[in-house]
Amino acid sequence: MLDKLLITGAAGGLGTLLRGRLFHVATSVRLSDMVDIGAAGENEEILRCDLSDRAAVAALVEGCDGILHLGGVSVEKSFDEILPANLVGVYNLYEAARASGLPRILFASSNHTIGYYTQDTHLDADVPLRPDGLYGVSKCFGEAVASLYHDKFGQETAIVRIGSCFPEPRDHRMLSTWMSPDDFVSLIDCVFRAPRLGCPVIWGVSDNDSRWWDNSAAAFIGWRPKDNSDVFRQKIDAAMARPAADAPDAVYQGGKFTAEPIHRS
Ligand code: NAI
Ligand code: 15L
Repeated sequence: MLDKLLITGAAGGLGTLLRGRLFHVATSVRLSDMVDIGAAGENEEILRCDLSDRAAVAALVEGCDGILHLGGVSVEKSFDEILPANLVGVYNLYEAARASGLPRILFASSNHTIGYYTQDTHLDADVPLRPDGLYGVSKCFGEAVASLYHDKFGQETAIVRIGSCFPEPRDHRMLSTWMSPDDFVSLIDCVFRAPRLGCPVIWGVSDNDSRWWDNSAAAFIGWRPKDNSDVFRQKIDAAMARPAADAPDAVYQGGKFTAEPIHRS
């Protein structure tokens, strides 16, 4: 059990879904974001911080023995918008962790690091990266920083390439990429309890019938996702038409992100 878990990006979608659900992982939780998160609850501490502020990130990380790094730009944007949070911010976080005794990190990477693989391809953890935009590139950078700090300093990180973590899958593509919030909670638990972690790539996906990703290389952490998006298949079929066979959402694992332009600031 951790003493204090830092959660960055705590005001966001995943931070909100996870809030209050990790007290079996850590006695207390430090919630942080650059925007307002509201008032602290019991065993919570709130620290507002912009990840691009090096000194503030150093103070944020101090005293924490685990970090769930969710903060950053989470969709395709211009390079100027992505840079401070997803590149400078990740560097700041790893430097702060190095100065603070190497607390274990779960880095929220994304399926958009490999989004240009087609949906008929099954991927394991060693597959070469094929980002589908600058957002995906920024997550490749984060994965590379995690790998560097592991090899150079022994910093442990679970690089979790999250598919789509929402209460329910929202479209046909997400029947393959969905990770339930319950499965994410159990993954976080396994990551912070594993006696030895190293720096594995873990696909953040539930036990969906139509998943594309093979987690056997990370089986040693003991995570066994329990949910399956197939229970939502009929609901999605009834709510929307299937994408056309040549639409990005039906061709590429990254779906619509592959169709985004390179945005200008
Ligand atoms: P979100 O966009 O809802 O939340 C991200 C949070 O980070 C926001 O509250 C935002 O204010 C904060 N943030 C942005 N820039 C910051 C900065 N410079 N300093 C401090 N905080 C900053 O994203 P969501 O959905 O909660 O995702 C969390 C993480 O998981 C993100 O890193 C995202 O890339 C990753 N992810 C999420 C997936 C999902 O299905 N929700 C799928 C794949 C990856
Ligand atoms: C992501 O990386 C995004 O952060 C999230 O909002 C979803 O779009 C997800 O990928 C997805 O691919 O469904």
